Amino acid sequence: MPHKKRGNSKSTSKQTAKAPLAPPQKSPKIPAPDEQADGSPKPTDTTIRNAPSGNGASSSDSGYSSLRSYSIPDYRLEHPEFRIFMSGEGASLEYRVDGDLSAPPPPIRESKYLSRDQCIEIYRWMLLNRRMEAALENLYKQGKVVGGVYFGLGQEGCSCASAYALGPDDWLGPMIRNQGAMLVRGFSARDIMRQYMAKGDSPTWGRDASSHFGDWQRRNVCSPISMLGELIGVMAGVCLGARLQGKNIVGLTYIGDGGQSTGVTYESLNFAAVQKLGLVLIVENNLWGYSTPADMQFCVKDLAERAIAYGISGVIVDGTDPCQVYDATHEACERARRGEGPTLIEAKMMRMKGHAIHDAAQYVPARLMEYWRARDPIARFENYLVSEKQWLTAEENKKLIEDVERELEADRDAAVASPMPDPETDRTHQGVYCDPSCHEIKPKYGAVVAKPRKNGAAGTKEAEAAVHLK
Ligand SMILES: Cc1ncc(C[n+]2csc(CCOP(=O)(O)OP(=O)(O)O)c2C)c(N)n1
Ligand SMILES: [Mg+2]
Repeated sequence: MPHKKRGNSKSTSKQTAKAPLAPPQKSPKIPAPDEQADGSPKPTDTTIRNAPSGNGASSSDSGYSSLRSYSIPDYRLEHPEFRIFMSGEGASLEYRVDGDLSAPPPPIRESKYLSRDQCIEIYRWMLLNRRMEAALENLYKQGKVVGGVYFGLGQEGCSCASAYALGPDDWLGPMIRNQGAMLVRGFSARDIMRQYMAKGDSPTWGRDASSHFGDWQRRNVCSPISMLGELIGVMAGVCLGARLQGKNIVGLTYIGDGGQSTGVTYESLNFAAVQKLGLVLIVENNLWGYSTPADMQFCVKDLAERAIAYGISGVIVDGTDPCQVYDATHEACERARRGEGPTLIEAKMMRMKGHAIHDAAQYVPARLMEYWRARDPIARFENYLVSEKQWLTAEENKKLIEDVERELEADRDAAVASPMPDPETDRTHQGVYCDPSCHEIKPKYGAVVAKPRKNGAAGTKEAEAAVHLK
């Protein structure tokens, strides 16, 4: 669990904000706990205890010795230690936090790869992401949104910086909180707002009223899939398709702390691991799945530990630090393009709103909210750019914010003014399924190369299905 006490934790004070990110071990097959061959900062000890500590029990006092020990690189600059547990009964049942929440927020860790301009660009995307969601909340309250609204408040750095690491040939498979990633990949706030209002000129012409849309032609974006974990297999398939066309691409997708426990997540990631596909899976550990705290969902300390079981690279980052997220994603993308297989990146952060707009999240302890509010990714990145690095003057920052607001307002006004689907001509009932006249599907990266079979025959196993049916 992310915030359980670590019996063997090493001091992290030696890590500095300047220390470079190092690629996780290439082969995570049970490395020695202190192994760090490439001279990069020592990862925090992520010793796995053999005792499930389950709902609310602290693992530190479990009495089990370290029967197994593996290490996962952990590039956070702080390692919060607290747990959320259930207390009371009946009407007084509530979640409480146990642990020290008094630490000041950590600094932003300097990126090994990002230039000044790139940092400012990511900051701008994060601002647009947040302002767009604030506008969507208002549109919902005005009764203009059809359905609900999902927020990525507090997760903007993770969404935007990870998508920023993709190249033009790579693919993105966002989930509903990754609207920032959609913006980075080329959708406008106007597109997203039209979609939420089910407008006739929205990306799905009003057929869907939240962010279930993609673009397989120009932006290489798979639509989010609500059935948690299913998108991972789809993205693995996209990578496999490109591989058959002679190209190793990146398929970047996301799963929550809750969604990571679904069976299909395991099946898909295992398949990607075996095939060494370029899947980059960001596990957004925002501490809640609906109203269930992470401490009541799984028994591992860190969800990145599951990478060990798949035999793939795993790494932990602070999801509120865009530089850490970018560097880890960039390195994972490089591995993917070299054909070295998937990476699981656990980004630790906090869902700063309820599950969706209907959920006031009153079950979240106020202390926990305060703790994470002090770790706001935008405020900290702004401080980093303006005060620490002095890459933006106060005046330039003000202008940048005004620009974002102006762009957003123009997009919002255009989206509000867009027509609803017209009952006479509307397309909402059309194009649900592809038909032969719909669109041509052709290889994107080149001709499919089928390896010759052992008996000399090329091509697919056409007879196989019949064999299975016997
Ligand atoms: C297979 C499956 N089971 C259950 C659900 C219902 N459901 C939707 S969101 C959600 C919680 C997801 O929590 P988490 O994965 O932590 O993501 P977060 O909402 O925190 O981003 C659940 C249970 C679903 N969509 N798919
Ligand atoms: Mg969650």
